[in-house]
Amino acid sequence: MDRGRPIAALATSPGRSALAVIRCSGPRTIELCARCFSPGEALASAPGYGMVHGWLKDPRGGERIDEVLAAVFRAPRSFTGEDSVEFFCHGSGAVVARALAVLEEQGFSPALPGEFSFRAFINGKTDLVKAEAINELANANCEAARQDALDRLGGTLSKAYKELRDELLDLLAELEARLDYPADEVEGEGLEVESGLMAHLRNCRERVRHLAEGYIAGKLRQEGALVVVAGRPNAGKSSLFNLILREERAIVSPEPGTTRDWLEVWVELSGYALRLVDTAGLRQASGEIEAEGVKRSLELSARADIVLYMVDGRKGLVVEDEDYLARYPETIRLWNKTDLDECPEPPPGWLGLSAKKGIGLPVLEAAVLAKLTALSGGGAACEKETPRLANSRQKHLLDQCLAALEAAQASADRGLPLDALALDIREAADYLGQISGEIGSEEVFDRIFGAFCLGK
Ligand SMILES: Nc1nc2c(ncn2[C@@H]2O[C@H](COP(=O)(O)OP(=O)(O)OP(=O)(O)O)[C@@H](O)[C@H]2O)c(=O)[nH]1
Ligand SMILES: [Mg+2]
Repeated sequence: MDRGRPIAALATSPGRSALAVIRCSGPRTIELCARCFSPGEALASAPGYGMVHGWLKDPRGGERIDEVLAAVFRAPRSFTGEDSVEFFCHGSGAVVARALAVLEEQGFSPALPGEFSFRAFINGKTDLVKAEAINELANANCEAARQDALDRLGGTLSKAYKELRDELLDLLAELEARLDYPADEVEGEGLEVESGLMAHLRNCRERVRHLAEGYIAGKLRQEGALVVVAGRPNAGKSSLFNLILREERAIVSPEPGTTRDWLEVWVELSGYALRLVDTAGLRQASGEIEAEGVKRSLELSARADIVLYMVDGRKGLVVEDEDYLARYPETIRLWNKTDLDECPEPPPGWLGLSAKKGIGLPVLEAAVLAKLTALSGGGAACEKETPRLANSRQKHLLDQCLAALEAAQASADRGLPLDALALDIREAADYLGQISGEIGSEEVFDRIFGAFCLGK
């Protein structure tokens, strides 16, 4: 990513909408934008954070392209830290295409995905963790994801990483001082200092572990949970799928084997995004297509975060149900068709339900929510004040940091010399530096930002 050129891109999603935002940034941005704007002088002389009303125009011939608002940001007080202009134009493909073409003719290059955020990062406007939070916020598809990403954007997670890194560096400085001036020259002092250092090391290690453990919860909240409805044919799986979705989406019929391929929808439950999947009934398949359907149902069950296993309560449990439950003991068990007189009471551990009449849905939803909370590491990991990461890059580095701290601890326990300990602590601090981007190469940063949205 060449920082010397001015860049432009559509920052809103392509397609028809009331408004579209085109973002421009880099050297000479204000001058180049003023050429494509009428009245150009108003834009060129606008103060930072100023808003100017006018027309985007083609400088060759002066043809008007759209009536727009232009927001002017002057370096360093902009998102990227550079001179920037954002045009709020009408959201049609024709307007956007022509506006971008005119800007490109003036010297703007089309921005690469994540290039605005990359510039913000390089110019010290944000650290890597906050930059990733912007992307996570832009991709948030449920309330839990939005809350967490906003929290990270506010800097809670960056702060936790920074505090830990600073403390490790302090620890390292103390160790190095001890290496230079061994305290055991002063009688009695050595052991005391060392036990203080060790306690501090343990404390840091536990905090890193706690952060790393929050990843499962963070990922679940950011990306949603895979919830699969499984069971034998005719149990009422598609009826339940439609009930949760509150829409007659899946075909329901008294004929066993109605659903042959799986169906999925996104639904939200108490702020969590759920990818809800209806599957083909599990049975001894008689044909190739049916066998493929059953195979897919089993594969989905294996990948699911939560399985809702359903039986027709009138028929009760048969050996296939027992086999399935032995394989997936963690499932939520649903005893369906309780509205019918022939349906006996559910056995212990089963939730009674009528997918057809919508009876028992609140209890089922509460059970799913409890499962989600448990999967997220229980109450502690869901506490608002615990910053949560949802990013596999950060998790990977955090795991390496933890391993280095554990190695440091092991060195200390084995009574190895302090310099061995110092090496591990230095390594751990460096992993934290890589998380925030204080340490890293442009090549690595290119790769990280390249995964962002266009216009971000
Ligand atoms: N009385 C009653 N009938 C139900 C209930 N749930 C489903 N049914 C009926 O049971 C039949 C099968 O329902 P589906 O939802 O298609 O069952 P399924 O598990 O998806 O079946 P397959 O797709 O064949 O595996 C339909 O006639 C539904 O109307 C219920 O709670 N009570
Ligand atoms: Mg079905």
